[in-house]
Amino acid sequence: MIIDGFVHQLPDTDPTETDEWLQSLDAVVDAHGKARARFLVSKLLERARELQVGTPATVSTPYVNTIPPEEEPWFPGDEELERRIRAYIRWNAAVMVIKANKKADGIGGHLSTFASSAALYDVGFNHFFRGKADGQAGDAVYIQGHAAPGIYARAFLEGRMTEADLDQFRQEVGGGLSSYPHPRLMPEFWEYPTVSMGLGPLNSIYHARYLRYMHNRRIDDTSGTRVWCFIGDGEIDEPETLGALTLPARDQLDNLTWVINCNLQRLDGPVRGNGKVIQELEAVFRGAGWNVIKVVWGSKWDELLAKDRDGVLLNKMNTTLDGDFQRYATESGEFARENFFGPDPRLRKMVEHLSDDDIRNLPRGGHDYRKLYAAYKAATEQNGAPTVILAKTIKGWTLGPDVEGRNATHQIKKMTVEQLRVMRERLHLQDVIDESALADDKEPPYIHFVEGSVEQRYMLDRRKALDGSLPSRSVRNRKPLAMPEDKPFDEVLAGSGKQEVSTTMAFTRLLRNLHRDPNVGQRVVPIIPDEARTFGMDALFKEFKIYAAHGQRYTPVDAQLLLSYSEAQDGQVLEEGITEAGSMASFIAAATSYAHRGIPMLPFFTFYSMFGFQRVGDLIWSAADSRARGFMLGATAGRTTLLGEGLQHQDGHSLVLASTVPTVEAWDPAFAYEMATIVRHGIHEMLVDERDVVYYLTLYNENYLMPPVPEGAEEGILQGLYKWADAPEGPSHRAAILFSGTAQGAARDAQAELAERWDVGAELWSATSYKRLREQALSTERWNRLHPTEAPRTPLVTELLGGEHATAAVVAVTDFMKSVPDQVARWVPQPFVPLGTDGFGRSDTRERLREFFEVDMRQVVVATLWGLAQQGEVKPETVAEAIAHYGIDPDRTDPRAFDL
Ligand SMILES: Cc1ncc(C[n+]2csc(CCOP(=O)(O)OP(=O)(O)O)c2C)c(N)n1
Ligand SMILES: [Mg+2]
Repeated sequence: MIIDGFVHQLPDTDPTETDEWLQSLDAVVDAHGKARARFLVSKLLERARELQVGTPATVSTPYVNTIPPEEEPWFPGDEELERRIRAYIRWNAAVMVIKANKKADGIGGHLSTFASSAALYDVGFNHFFRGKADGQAGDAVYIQGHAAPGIYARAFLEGRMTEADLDQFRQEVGGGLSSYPHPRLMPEFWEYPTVSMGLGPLNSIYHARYLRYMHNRRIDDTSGTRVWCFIGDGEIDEPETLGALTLPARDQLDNLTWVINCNLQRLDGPVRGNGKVIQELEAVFRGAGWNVIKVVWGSKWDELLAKDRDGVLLNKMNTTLDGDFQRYATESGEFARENFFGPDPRLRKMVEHLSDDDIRNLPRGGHDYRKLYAAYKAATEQNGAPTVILAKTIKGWTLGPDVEGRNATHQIKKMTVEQLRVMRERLHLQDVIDESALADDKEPPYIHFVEGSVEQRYMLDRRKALDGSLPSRSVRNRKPLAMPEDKPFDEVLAGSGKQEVSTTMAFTRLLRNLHRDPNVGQRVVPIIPDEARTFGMDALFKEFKIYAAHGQRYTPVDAQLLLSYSEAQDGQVLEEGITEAGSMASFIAAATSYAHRGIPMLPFFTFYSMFGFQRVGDLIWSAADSRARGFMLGATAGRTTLLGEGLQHQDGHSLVLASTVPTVEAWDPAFAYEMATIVRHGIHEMLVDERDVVYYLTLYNENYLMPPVPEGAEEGILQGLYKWADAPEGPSHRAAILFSGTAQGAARDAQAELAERWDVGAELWSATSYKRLREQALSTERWNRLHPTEAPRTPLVTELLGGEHATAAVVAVTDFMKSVPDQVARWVPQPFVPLGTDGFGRSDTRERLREFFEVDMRQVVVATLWGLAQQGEVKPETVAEAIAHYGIDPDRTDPRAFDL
């Protein structure tokens, strides 16, 4: 294997000297073995690094702790007291899950995740995590979702929760404690949703980067905040977990610390039974440029390693597979003596003086407080790189032999009285929990410290010294933001005059105007995943500048152009590269800034609409849980408006998916003034009304004349539907055509054609948000259902389209699936005919695509006539005549068919 290719390419200036070195190494291997040789080579590498020789970084080191015992710092806490506190937390965490499952069988909850990570959290809570006292932002701590019981148990001991609260674990309907970290359900407690695995780690990276962004742009001093993220070793298989690892190294995010709980198990079984997860991760993180601290072994192993003259223990450590380590966790000390130490007489001798119990209790690093303290301290002192702590633990630790290390441990939620008794002994809690309290017919008790006891005082003092309890979420508006002036909107509301433009171009103009606004300009955060040129947004690069942690250290190829690619340390645009997931994580960081920093921002995340809800839907769901406030813009929207490209690009369903997220307001504007009105309203809702909403707007790339905003149109635009044009006078029949987005073209053409040729006067309505109309109709319907004796209320959509001025039929045309307008069909009194773009997209011209999907002018005309025929207004023969007139093959295959 070639390790360093250059040695084969550069001339060897002194072959004799080279030979002497190589022969020396050969001699060491011959005389003292490979272990000694490796020791020497490592020493040489270490010296070379000290002399700054520039040797290549190794990606893996032996299976021992990164920090040697002599470099461990003095531990400032009271270890005994902290162990005692932790025993209380452990007990209560288990009891709350057990009680919840006794009361409501199947309600779930987890015992073993927290049991394995209790010390990982405690060392943070007692010595590192900064709270939010006196309005400070504190640290951002991303907690593993399944460890929630342990966090509640601590909050209980700190006096932030009561026994009644713990008894309501997972019974959220009555306001009980949420199953996992959900700010949506516990907005004063949880800050960061993590339980959809992989999203917490990704979000933590972009959160740390966002803090630097805020700092470098001089909006806020974020130097006091550290981002901590706790991750399961099974969770690393989610692509989101490791997918963005190089960003924090590139940006030198030394404000970021990850702690990976390597209990070697996931839900079904071992994470890497046939390998070594810690070694695998070390290589990945080192390769990505992280500072890696392995905490593999507890202190009692130090003396054994110090005696390992032949390297046999190290060799055993290096070669034992994780699957076997898991087994050792479930077996006796004698088993380990025979199988781990036993085969090699030198190893067996090393533990001769230890009893079987001593051997069984040789702890893993992740359960050793001092080792963890040393690792956390080193992480906080690291400069210029993020740190990952790989802590080896046992899943279910202290829960007793029936639970610890068992493959089923993740799912265990119940414990017998006998198992509880074993745990009580294991945690040395006999003095607190009376034997009489543990009986089959009794609920196991919660335990708490006596008021004013040393334990209680210690626990509270530690948090006081660290600025208060965590987790804690609050909304403090430290730097309020006023509404933008009218000016940025006026230009867009005025229409495009004689120039044909798209809603995307109009949005770019609006964004630029907002950037120049004296009130909000600085707080606008444009986020783009390498698509700015596609949307015509590259013009913003020069003016906004692209955020780059270290500025622009090269001369861009287009430096001489007016609109060059400009990067700056205080740049405003987050040009994320090709990562919609990363962009969403950036969006979440900025969109929740009003809470975690007390500084509201206005994020505008513009993306290829196909790669939004479909690609990163779970992150959008998590943004909603996070109570995000911001704008998502699905550009190149519409299955036929985006011509060319094909089925993986042409979006006809993001509005359907958007309709599934409760806090997403989904908009489909046809005209620039609608878009501007919606954006202004969104800003008002976010900044003034303080609603935790995400506005999703489709943006299209079809150019047409943008009319000026009609007088008094605002209310109609915002309610989701308004009449855009009256029916022409003269024709005998009346229909209504609802359009949204670019379908306005077909609708307008159809209006003219219907009047001219088919004796139909069609009103035109712009449907800006079917989702909003539906929500309103559902609320009304529910009210009627629950107030049966009162006068029924009429849904808005019924009121608008029905009543005395009702037309005979309604056609709804969209560049999205028919199910988008169908959202309101139930409440439209007259025949309702949706035309949409169901099926796979395909590459062709707009004209041919609209013909193919049956959403062009001709189809709108036919649909209108057919709607009227349902009412007996026109004869079926007239519809047939129109079909023939327009050359439509009535027996052509339905474009929805997947086997076309
Ligand atoms: C995206 C996603 N997929 C699956 C799950 C279900 N799940 C919950 S916990 C778990 C295993 C966790 O293992 P690990 O990450 O090692 O955490 P540990 O409990 O061992 O600390 C799984 C598969 C989930 N929560 N999120
Ligand atoms: Mg695990």
